[in-house]
Amino acid sequence: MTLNALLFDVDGTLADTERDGHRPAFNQAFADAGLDWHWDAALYGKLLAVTGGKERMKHYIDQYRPDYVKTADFDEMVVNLHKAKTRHYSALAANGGIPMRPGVKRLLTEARAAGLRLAIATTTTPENVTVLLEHSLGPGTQDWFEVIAAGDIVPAKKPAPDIYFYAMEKMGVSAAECLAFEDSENGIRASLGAGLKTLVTVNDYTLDHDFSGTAVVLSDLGEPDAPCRRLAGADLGRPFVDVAYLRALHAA
Ligand code: XBP
Ligand code: MG
Repeated sequence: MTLNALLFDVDGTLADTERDGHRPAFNQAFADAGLDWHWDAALYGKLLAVTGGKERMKHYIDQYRPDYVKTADFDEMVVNLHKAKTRHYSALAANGGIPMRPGVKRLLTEARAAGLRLAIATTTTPENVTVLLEHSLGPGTQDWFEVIAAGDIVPAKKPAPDIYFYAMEKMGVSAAECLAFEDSENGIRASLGAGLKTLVTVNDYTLDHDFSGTAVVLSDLGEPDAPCRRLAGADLGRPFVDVAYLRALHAA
């Protein structure tokens, strides 16, 4: 089957959003609310085991703050904290503070020109995706993606495959005609669980994750003047990821 569609994760894959956006936004929301919760970079790396911001906050309290006494309105408080966090994240993204990773804009531009269909499958809040695309990829670039599948649209977040199934169903494509792009173990459990051949670009938080079963693991997508490094998987003998690379990987 020929390659027809590319499905992208957002956080850690299109941009280093966890480091540059989500963690600082959580901390700002906690400080605004007068809470003594603070997530340093090392703790945040552990908290990333749980996807979804609301789910992550509850996990933090359950696993790391036995001293915290939950009030009857705890769930509502988490929802409100998450709204505040989303506002902070959006402000960071709207100021252009969260750049796209190497090769992302080049590859998306080339893929569009080649007629490949594009979609997003992420656990983050939809608003975070649109603000990030608008300010870091460029004005109007949300329209490059046929489907933006995000957040609570499916109840079971990654590592469940549901968000990928949702995106493929909306597009009317089968897994065999797609490639997925991911950066983390939870992400590949979702994409592989949906039957998708997966290309991984790692980041500082996910370097030591288990990427068994994926087609290739790279440092990043690379640029003509800044080749990517291959960490595992298929050696296609090309210095950066372009559409020819993707077609070869899909066919391999
Ligand atoms: C991303 C997530 C998200 C973000 C925070 O995982 O787990 O929860 O960290 O976003 P993936 P929200 O890259 O696998 O999709 O606070 O909006 O949930
Ligand atoms: Mg990710």
